[in-house]
Amino acid sequence: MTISMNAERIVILTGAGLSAESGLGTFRDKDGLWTRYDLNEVATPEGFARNPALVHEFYNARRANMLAANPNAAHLALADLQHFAPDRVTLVTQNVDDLLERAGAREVIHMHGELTRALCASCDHRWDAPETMQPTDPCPACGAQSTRPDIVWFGEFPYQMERIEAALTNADLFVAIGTSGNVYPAAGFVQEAIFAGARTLELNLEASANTGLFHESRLGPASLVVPEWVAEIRS
Ligand code: BJW
Repeated sequence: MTISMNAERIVILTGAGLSAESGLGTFRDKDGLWTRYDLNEVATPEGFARNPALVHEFYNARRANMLAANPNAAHLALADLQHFAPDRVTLVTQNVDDLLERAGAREVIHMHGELTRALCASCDHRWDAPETMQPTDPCPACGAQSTRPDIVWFGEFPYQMERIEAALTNADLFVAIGTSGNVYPAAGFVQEAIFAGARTLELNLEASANTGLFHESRLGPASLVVPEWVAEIRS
């Protein structure tokens, strides 16, 4: 049984599992980032206020890993699907890396921000992040030394929610790839899609926290299950 062949409008939500096989760490898996770092210290505005140098160190290291990594077969398959049906596919990612873009995808909605961007905590100006950022970097617009990575931390409002909600409202098919279903509002998208009448599909290495909400779950590494699904939907 396939649930994907006739879908007109497809919303795809990706998580850390999409980039795992490119060598970028996930958060909650065994050996994930949250087993080595205290998320309250590196992924909250309060942690940044306490110790901006530590937060920059964390994101500088992740930016370096990202620059050394390459898109894998799953990124390439999603970019391919978007090229095949540009008006039908909305790509939403929780990932802050640029591997979907480097695979050729366009207009990716980065709801948790991007490692390649910097944000002034004083005036909200945004600009391209240098490879290494420091707390003393001045904002190019206002000069304040309150530069931060343009990342959505816990307690902050994710980006482009109106655009995402509109896409979910019109979705015929919602696909979640490589995300554990632990972090909201992204973890609630499957319910919103069902409410809108969409079919739902999970592609993950292991069943997610909200696997029971999906009409179908296909388990396996993203580099295998994503290209398989894309080939199926394109056939
Ligand atoms: C593979 C694989 C392979 C591995 N192939 N798969 C109580 C109840 C409900 C909500 C809350 C609550 N208390 C607080 C909240 C809100 C809070 C929240 O959800 N907290 C939970 C922890 C409970 N959320 C927020 O604060 C968010 N803002 C917010 O809610 O604003 C108010 C609002 C309300 C309503 C509407 C709109 C707004 C902000 C969340 C910000 C998240 N930030 C982070 C860090 C910053 C980004 C970064 O540094 O990269 O984002 S946390 C971290 O988790 C990161 C990720 O994007 C996010 C999701 O993680 P993800 O991608 O799912 O990764 P993992 O590691 O969890 O899972 C990996 C998956 O991959 C697994 O399933 C593996 O099986 C799989 N996998 N290898 C395929 N090869």
